[in-house]
Amino acid sequence: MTRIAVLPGDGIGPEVVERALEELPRDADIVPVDAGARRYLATGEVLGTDEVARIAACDAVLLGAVGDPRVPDGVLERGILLRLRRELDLYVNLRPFPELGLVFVRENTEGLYCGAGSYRGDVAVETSINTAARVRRCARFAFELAEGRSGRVTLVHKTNVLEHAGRLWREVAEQEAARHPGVALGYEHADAAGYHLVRDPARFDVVLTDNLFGDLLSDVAAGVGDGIGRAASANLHPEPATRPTRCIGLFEPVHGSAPDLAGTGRADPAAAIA
Ligand code: GGG
Repeated sequence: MTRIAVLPGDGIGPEVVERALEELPRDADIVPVDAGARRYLATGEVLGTDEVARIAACDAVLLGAVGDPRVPDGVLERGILLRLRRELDLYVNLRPFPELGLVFVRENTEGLYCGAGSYRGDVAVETSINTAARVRRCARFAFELAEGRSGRVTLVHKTNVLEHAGRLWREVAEQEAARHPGVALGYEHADAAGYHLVRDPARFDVVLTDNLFGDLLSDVAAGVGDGIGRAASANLHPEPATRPTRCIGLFEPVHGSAPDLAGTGRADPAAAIA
């Protein structure tokens, strides 16, 4: 029996998840997990270590959305979503836009989202960590995906300014391109990629990018395509051989919790169902 951990989360999360649950096979074993603003505000807890273990022992996770204006920034996003991505080692964030003929392969465990940095009141430092091994496994996934599509990978970064991270990403992508001779590697700076996504999305097929650019630009793609309510995403550890837990992935809409829409009946559940 397939065991699915379900985290409805915040805002419109519970209502889109409720609708998505209607689409699951009747014999799926649902493991509800109470994680989100309501619990945090009542108890000060986000997610316990035992709960992460319970989630990791499921076959998959369905998450609605996290984020609530009553909770300080980062508590829920880092404490739930980014923690599960990291602890379950779900290193690929796959964001398909079939209506545009393109798919994002976003590195999902490091970059500017790694959680390193400091705040001193007058100086804030946000560190971007990029390791060749983690970039490589993500790049390999993108190239293998492109082999079954049009044979094009576009690396999106900002190598002209972020020279250290950009160099690593470019070198690793070029090495993977050499290993996949049937796939053509292209490159766009992230700002230009935003422009081209709006003006000419057909120039992209598989977009390989880091955590921040993937988060931002996939919202741009959603806006150009069928809308944020229809954009789905899968956080995956694709190789069974190295998967650290039973869990193959966490599936979530690209959209956030949209607290202003919660309870209005206007939230589109399509992305949660997809
Ligand atoms: N369902 C997606 C969600 O809750 N998103 C909130 C968010 O800020 N996510 C950041 C990310 O995807 O890295």
